[in-house]
Amino acid sequence: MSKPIVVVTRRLPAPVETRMMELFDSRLNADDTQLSVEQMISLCDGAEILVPTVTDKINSELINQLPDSIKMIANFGVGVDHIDLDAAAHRDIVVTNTPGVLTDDTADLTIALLLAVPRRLTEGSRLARTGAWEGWTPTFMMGHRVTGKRLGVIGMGRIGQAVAKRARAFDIQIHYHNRRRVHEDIEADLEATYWKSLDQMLAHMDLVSINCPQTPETHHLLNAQRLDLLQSHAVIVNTARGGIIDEAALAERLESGAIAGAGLDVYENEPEIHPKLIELDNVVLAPHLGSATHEGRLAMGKKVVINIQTFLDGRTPPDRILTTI
Ligand code: 8YV
Repeated sequence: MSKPIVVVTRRLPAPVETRMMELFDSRLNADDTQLSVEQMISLCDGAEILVPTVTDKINSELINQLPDSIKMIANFGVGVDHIDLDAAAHRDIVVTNTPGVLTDDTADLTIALLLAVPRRLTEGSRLARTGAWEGWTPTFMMGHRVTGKRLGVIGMGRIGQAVAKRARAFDIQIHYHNRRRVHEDIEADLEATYWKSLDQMLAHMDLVSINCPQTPETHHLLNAQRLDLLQSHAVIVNTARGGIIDEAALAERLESGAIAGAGLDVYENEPEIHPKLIELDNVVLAPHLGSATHEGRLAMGKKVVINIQTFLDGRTPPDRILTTI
C-alpha cells in the first residue's frame, strides 16, 4: 500500500524528518529555503498533508489554490496567525498546531529578557567584548532590580501562566489582563491580580510581558496611545508575535526615553527589524528563539506526527483547531 504524501516546507530536526520518512511519503525541503506560493502548490500536487511553519504565509490566496488532495495543514508551531483558518475551513481542510510542548521554553526566554533588559546584560556584554570596559566603579552601568516589581502579563494562557510562575520565584508581583479572568485557584496560586482594563493595568506596571496570540483583535493591541500609558521606567517584553505591538511607535518611545527598555524576540516583519531598535542600547533583541531548544523542537515534531497519524486513522487529531464557521 502506498504511504500518504506529506509536504514539509522547512527543515525539521533530523529525528523528526527520519520518523516522517518512515511513516509517510515525505517531501522534505533539504535546502531549507523559503518556498514560493507556486513551489508550495506544485509540491502539494497529489499530497494529503501540508506541514508549514511560521515563515509560510498560508493565506486564503494560497489555500484556494491548494490541490483537492490536501486534507490537512499540520502546523509545526503553536501560533497559527499565518494561516487563514476560515479559508481552510471553507475547503474542509483540518488545521492542527503544537500547543503545550513549547510553553516552558518560551516562558524561560521571556524571563531571560525580563532580566536582561533592566540589568543591561547585552549592553554590558558588548562593552566587555569591545574592550571599552575601564573597570569597576561604584556607579558603573547601574540597572534596575526586578525583585518586588509589578509585572503585567497580557494573555494569561499556558505561556502567560508559566511566565507568572517563574516571575513569582523572583518575588515579582503578578498582574494580568486576559479576555477572561482565569480560575480563582490559578489566581491564588500565582497571587495574581486581574485587570479588566488593559489601559489601567499598563499605567501601573514596571514590567510588561506579551503572551497572547496574534489575532485581528490583538493586532497593534499596544498601539501608540497604549504605549503612551506606560510609565517612563517601564520595560516591555514580547515573545508572542511582533504585530501585537506597533513596532515603529515602540522604537520612537524607546529612543526618546518615554519607555525605559524592551526585550524582543518577535517582530512585525520578520526577519526585518525596525532599524531604530537595532541601534538602541536599551533594547535586547533575540531572533525568534522562544521555542528554539532541541527538546522543544523534537516535541513539536512528535506532536505534528501524532496529529497526522490520528487524522489519517480517521479520528480527530488532538490539536485540531476549531473555527466557528
Ligand atoms: C516556533 C512560535 O518556532 O510556535 C510558535 O508559534 O512562535 C515558534 O516558537 C514557530 O512557530 C515554528 O513554526
